Amino acid sequence: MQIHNYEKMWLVAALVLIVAIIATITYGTVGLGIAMVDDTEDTVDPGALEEEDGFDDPGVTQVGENEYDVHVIAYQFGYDPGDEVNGEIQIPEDSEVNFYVTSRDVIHSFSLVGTNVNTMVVPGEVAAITAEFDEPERYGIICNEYCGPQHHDMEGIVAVVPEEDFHLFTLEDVEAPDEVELGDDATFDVTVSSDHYDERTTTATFEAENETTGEEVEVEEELTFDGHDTAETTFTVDTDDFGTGDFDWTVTVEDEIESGSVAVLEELEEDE
Ligand SMILES: [Cu+2]
Repeated sequence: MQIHNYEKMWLVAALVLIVAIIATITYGTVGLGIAMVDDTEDTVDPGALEEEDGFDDPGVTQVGENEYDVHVIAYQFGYDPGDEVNGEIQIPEDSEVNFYVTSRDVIHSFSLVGTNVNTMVVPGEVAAITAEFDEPERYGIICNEYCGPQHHDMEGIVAVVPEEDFHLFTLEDVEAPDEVELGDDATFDVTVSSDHYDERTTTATFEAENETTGEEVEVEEELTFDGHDTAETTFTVDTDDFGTGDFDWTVTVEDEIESGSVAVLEELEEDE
């Protein structure tokens, strides 16, 4: 049988194309290392996320010089942290950020508008996605999966802030009395945490003022952290100096403020 030369050429060309198509698909599936979510991944219990590492305290943690882990819980209808109730997610410029996102109820998504960060969020699974942020910018978080009647309200903010405005100190708690007896000390136990990975210092400032007597006090205390730990300090007000009446106090750490007021009484009434 005689096959025409042109026909041979077309046969070879078609064969090359078929091989090339199969090679491309194989490379795209296996060669690039893109993994699909499957049941061999680590799973989490959506009903007990407070017991899961990272999701027990969602938010930003520094894990390297310019590297941060961010754990986010999506829920009907918002992101913790990230939404208006829990505050925006702040990260510094020139950072590499690993987002770990899960859901505590139904399927949501975590999409950063204007970036290629876009993942489905499935209860029980942890979506992991890494992104680099070079410039200060604010990115909206939106949910692309219809998840219920207030789906359109699901939104949040990732704010990339200048290096000098960024810190991971949290004013966790101020234990303060409501009232003290004249002559006793009023003590304020302050707990601050650091989510930085290395040794850092910050300053806690205590201010108190009795508006009636005009008496005031301001004390600063330096706090040192090893990394991923908490520090405590106690401020004391001598009520003999302050006299009776209410005095207002504030504790400030970086941009975090707690405040309250204490009544100094001649004599404390005994609770029965
Ligand atoms: Cu949603």
